[in-house]
Amino acid sequence: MSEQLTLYLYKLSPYSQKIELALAEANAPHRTYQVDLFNKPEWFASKVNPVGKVPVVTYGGPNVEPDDPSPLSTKIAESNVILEFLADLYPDSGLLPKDPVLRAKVRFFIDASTKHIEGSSLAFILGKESYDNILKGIEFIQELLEEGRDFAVGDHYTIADACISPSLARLKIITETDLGKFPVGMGYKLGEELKGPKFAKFMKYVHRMLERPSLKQTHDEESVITFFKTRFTERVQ
Ligand SMILES: N[C@@H](CCC(=O)N[C@@H](CS)C(=O)NCC(=O)O)C(=O)O
Repeated sequence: MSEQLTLYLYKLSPYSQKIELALAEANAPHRTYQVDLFNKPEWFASKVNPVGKVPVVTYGGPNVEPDDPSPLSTKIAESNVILEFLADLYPDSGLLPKDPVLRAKVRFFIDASTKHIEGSSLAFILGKESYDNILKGIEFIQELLEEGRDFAVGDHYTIADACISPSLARLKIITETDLGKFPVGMGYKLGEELKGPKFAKFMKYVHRMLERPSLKQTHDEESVITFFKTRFTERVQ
């Protein structure tokens, strides 16, 4: 590899996992640094991301230790921007197709996943809204999935799949464990709704994505469950 690439991440963050997935699928050499979001190193905001959030990638510059980042590397934040950057860095990985129409479809899928699945799932988990918007989002995404195809777009794993998969892995957890700030039982109820024939195409896609080796490699389900248990102790009965 010509330039160094370091991923600053928080292991349980779905946004960080998008980048881990893309790196794994592209087989991209990189280093990682786990940022403790509850006790951030003082240099993180000043030297890596003034907003203080992960994921961030540093690219290029001298080969320094991740806890002593160089001002000479480029810092790239925002998970969907990093996904595109990695697809550009690895044009032969298939993370973005070469065909302009398929590229547009990947970008549209990412936009839809971010607007309609990511946001509504977080709002439901935090008890801020019902799961109705998740179901609407899933209906929208399901329309984009083509029957007989394994991936979000085309015949290859792309950054569209990497973008949505962390949300799918967390949907599985909340529907199987009922963990979240929503009223007790609502996670299970959402799970029952998703088992119906209406969402069969979407659920087959979910199953395929959760079976990917890259997903298994980057997802520690037990740790996410433990994290949810500690965060969501106060519940509406
Ligand atoms: N829109 C951003 C969201 C990133 C984000 O919210 N990251 C969270 C972790 S899940 C974070 O770093 N939070 C720490 C903080 O806000 O202090 C992206 O897609 O990268």
